[in-house]
Amino acid sequence: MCHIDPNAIRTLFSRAMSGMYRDEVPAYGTLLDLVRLVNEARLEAEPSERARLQELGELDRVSEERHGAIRLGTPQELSTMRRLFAVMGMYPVGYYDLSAAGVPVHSTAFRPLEQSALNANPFRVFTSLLRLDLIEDAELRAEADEVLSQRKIFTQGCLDLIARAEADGGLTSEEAESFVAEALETFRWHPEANVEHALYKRLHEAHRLVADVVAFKGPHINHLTPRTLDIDAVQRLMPERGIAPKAVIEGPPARAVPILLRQTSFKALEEPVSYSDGVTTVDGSHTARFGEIEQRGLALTPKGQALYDRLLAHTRGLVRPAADGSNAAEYMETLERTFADFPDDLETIRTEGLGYFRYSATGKGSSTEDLARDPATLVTAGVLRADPIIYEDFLPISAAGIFQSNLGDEASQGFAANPNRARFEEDLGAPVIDLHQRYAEAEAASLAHARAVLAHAHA
Ligand code: OOG
Ligand code: NI
Repeated sequence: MCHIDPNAIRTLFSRAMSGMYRDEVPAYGTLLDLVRLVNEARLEAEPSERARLQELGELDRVSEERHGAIRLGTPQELSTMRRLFAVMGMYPVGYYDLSAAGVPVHSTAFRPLEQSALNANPFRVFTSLLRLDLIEDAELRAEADEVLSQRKIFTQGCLDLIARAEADGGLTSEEAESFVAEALETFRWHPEANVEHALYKRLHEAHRLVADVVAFKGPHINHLTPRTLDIDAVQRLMPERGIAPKAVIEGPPARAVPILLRQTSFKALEEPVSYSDGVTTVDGSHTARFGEIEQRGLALTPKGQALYDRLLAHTRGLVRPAADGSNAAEYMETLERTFADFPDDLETIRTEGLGYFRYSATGKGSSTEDLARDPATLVTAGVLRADPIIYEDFLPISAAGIFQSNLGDEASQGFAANPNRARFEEDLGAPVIDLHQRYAEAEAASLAHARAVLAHAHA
């Protein structure tokens, strides 16, 4: 039997999701068009960037979706989702506690691991599990539990094909096509709520997010996110296209050397929903689905990440971004000023151990003594080159900002910071992969390979 590459299944899936989302959320199509336009203008203005992307084989799909997000209700949903994503070569990386930021969920990101898989298709899904344990009202908690325990978010066909892939070690291309069609059903929007209107209202009062998870038949994909080469331009141009962006761009400021991840989104749409108690139907609405853009840069070491965290906390100690955008300019200025303390050239970032790099031999002649020298010396001597490793993960404070902006301004609630990674992993049915370890291994492997190439040249 001939199995198709899991990377190809992921591509089929991300294309199918994109088509579905564009049909369901027209503003998202507008955002995609804008991103494409801005990316083209940027490439026109910077031929060297175009050449670099061409060299990486990325040019024709720069603007394609990089991630989406869902919110799940139960441990069973999370563990089955893990098995579903594994069919497409996506594995849980990172643990994000959002309780500290007032959102009652904890999360991971299902994504490809190897560089070749990321290059083939980098699509990933930020996946959150609702934490009813953080909701105070015990009666409401029990009702929510009951509703969630009854719902079935996966089709039988999907479950069968997951089991088939696990048993056979993969899917044929015909099976993969039906797997994608069946899986898509789980991520679809359902305009008929799963609860009656009175319960929806009570869930909503506890927290909008609780209503978004519990009141619906499945974990509708709540946004998709294309990649932009100029996030500031897209943010500026959104209003001209009739799209209302969130007030500030999350993450680090604009820099000569982009680090980590910058994100912004447009506010969620109000959509019609019908609520039924089995006898009468009530029309209402719900806001859930939005669009987002991202721009990625260098992955930081724990030392670099600590510096980033400290500077961001300092900024937010000075100016808390108001949801209504009234201090957006002040916030962005303060952010930029504070981040002046983060070195902004690759050489310093590398020699101070703040970021992860991929080393390769330049082919320039080296001596036998060079083999024993440290990488910094070899880069200075021109024997090795060091290219930034791109950050493939998420940032908890940014993620909370994205959640808040589409949950509504009043949704921020004080929960005590309450990470529970052990519980999350138990519910997931597997440990989450440590993201720093992945980058450190990629850097070490590149260095070992580069040294082997140098040694070979002297053999
Ligand atoms: C997820 C928000 C987090 C991101 O890009 O940081 C996220 C959600 O709203 O469910 O997608
Ligand atoms: Ni997102």
